[in-house]
Amino acid sequence: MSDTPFSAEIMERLAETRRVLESIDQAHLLDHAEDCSAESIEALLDHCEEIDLAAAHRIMRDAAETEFKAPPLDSIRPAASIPRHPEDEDALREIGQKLIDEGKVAAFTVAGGQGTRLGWNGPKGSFPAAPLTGKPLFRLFAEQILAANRRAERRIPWYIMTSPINDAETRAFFRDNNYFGLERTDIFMFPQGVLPSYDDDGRFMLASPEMIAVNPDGHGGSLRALRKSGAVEHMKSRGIEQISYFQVDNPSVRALDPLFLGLHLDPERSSGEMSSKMIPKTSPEEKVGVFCSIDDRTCVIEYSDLPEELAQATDDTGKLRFIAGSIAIHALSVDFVDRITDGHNAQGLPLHKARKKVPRYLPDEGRTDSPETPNATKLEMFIFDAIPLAGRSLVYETDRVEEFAPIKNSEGVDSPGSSHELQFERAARWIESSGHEFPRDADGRRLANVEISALTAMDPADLKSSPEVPDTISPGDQLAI
Ligand code: UD2
Repeated sequence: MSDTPFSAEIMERLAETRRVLESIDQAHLLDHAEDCSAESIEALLDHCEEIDLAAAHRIMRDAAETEFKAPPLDSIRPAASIPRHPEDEDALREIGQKLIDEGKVAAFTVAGGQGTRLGWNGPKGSFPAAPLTGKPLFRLFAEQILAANRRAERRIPWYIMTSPINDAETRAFFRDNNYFGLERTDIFMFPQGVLPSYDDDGRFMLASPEMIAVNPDGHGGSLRALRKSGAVEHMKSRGIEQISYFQVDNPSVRALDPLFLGLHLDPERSSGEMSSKMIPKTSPEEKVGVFCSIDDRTCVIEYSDLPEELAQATDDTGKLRFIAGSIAIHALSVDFVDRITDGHNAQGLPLHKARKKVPRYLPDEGRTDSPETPNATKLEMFIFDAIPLAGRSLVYETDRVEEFAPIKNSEGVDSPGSSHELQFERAARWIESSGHEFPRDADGRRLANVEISALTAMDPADLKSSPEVPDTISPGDQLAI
């Protein structure tokens, strides 16, 4: 029993929360309440209300129905895609550029993930990603937005989704870095939602005496979070029509891509609601979702859900049949996000279950255990499950070196090392295609390393007359321009 008797107000809140929890068979979460201090119990009650456990329980109960289910094998076809450099490339680029220049496009970064695989102790966007200067991911995106602002002569807003776990740290990082030269009022951060994890008996768990064990609700939660945070309304009030969506882990992403936006806006090709970029997969095992078509609707099947038989299937020429790998870059119209998240008509995305190790607070023993094997299930939503909700959705093929250098693991595939290599190679190609010499050996291997800031060049054409490019780049040079 606590030394200080709880105030009447706390007792009342406790009774109300207990009533709700009893109605959903989760009253065990308050079994330790009597042993808590007034501060602890208030914190726990706040957390229970914030999460809306009754709603979370409904989601968990219905998960069997709303869970993603792989469709029958014979209904899955490869999705069609638009090859690189379409014939009307220049005209499309102009249309997309005009939309950016008119201030109708916002950048949107999902940065709510925990970066566990990378082992980085901080928001992933604070990870030093640039190969020579070590600029963090957030700075690299900010520089692209600054460069686009300069070109458009206006201020393009940047929306960033954090999670309750990294929100405060992310805000502090931006503050400490003076918002990377952007106007503070042009950056809108909001945390995504969370869902409680649950054990094998469907019981929610305590993470500490004051907290329920929760996990971020996946990047698919960004749609709901855009609405709940007021971002959708805010975008409308600023005249934003399109959202350029990308993940925090890809330093080579084009934060605002005129050609992709031009394609997305072409009524012959797309309903202008949700479009995506793909790169050809290098192997059946590559860990990217695959664009498919089911009943003539484009969708993505995550690599872990794609039946092995399809992942391995090849055509007559030996090429993978399901080759279009998702690099998680999308264009979404504000109207589309508005429509699918609107009140009673809101279309929930399917839930994906994953097993995970969740440390659980054990009130009887007054300690938190650390399970060695997965002991709980987490539910998440994926952004690409919104694609089939769009009228007609296009998939545009792009090039790995140009746009995909993700940093996910500390070593090996998709690590800082592999990302640096891709970033250097892109810079070398840009320099070459702008008419300059770049030192390579007889096998085409680079003999120098250059890092190009978006403030120097947004594309190779900007390098043609740039004073930043030296007359000669010599073997062994390490150069940041
Ligand atoms: C994602 C895609 C994969 C492929 C790959 C390309 C999924 C399920 N898989 O794999 O198909 O496109 O990216 O790089 O999408 N995030 C949040 N909140 C969350 C969870 C994630 O904001 O609750 C963000 C996270 O910060 C990161 C991005 O989403 O920017 C990707 O998350 P991930 O690391 O879970 O996805 P990954 O790499 O397994």
